[in-house]
Amino acid sequence: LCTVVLKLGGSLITWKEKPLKPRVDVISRISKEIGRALRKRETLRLVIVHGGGSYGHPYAYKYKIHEGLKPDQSKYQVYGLGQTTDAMRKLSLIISESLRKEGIPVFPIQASSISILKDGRIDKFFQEPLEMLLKIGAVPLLWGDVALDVNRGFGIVSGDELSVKLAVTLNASKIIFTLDIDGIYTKPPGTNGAQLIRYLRPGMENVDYSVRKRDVTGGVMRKIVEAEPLVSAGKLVVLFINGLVEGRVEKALLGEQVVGTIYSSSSPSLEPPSR
Ligand code: IP8
Repeated sequence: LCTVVLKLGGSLITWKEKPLKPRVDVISRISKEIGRALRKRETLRLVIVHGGGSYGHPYAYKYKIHEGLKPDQSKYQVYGLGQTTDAMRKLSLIISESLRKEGIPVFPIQASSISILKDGRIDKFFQEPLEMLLKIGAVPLLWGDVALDVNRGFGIVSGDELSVKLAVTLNASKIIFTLDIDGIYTKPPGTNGAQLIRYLRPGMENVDYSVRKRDVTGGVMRKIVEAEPLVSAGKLVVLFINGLVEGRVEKALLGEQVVGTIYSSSSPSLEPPSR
């Protein structure tokens, strides 16, 4: 059996500039790809995580959830805490219904119910329900969420940190981050001289870390930094792919070569294809 964590990026599954607007066509196509991959590869144990996009981030930003409890604004913030988590639940319901339509036995688990933060990082994590779900053949679905923090009152569990935490606790060998671009670039994609990095190594320089505004959790850099200890230890391979291009999610789940960035500590044995 091979456990893989698939993160669906918030900018892929929602219109990032349009509040509470899902990209229904993308969600439905990716659900089909996941369904096909699961049927073709029976040894695949899958955990799916999705990001906040235009559901979680605008609320988290408005109520400054990521900055923790501020004594002078606590009533306002605590009101917004529930609203932020509910916005994420609405998005996750759209995703789980789309996945279920493809016959995927998805089961939602709310991160705020199984984790406690300390200074903005996951400190306590109750993974047993996830292990039990995998054992019975279910596909756990989690998402970036709010959570309570022993020192700061509350904070955000980013889907990226969650993906890495899941990889560690469930012994996953791979995380696949799906983005709305082909992978990790040397400079902001579209700018002069920007190139896709095919093989990313820990500690590599000239990596584009630019973050979109109103993203409270840190974009690409967060993903790389979160995964770095495991990648450096050779325990994890991370793949960055473009979920907007048909077929890439399916191929990546099947372990086939696909255009993107491979973040690993070992040397490449094969050149990735150009298509
Ligand atoms: O988009 C953030 O999840 P991410 C979730 O995976 C919230 O960083 C509530 C903003």
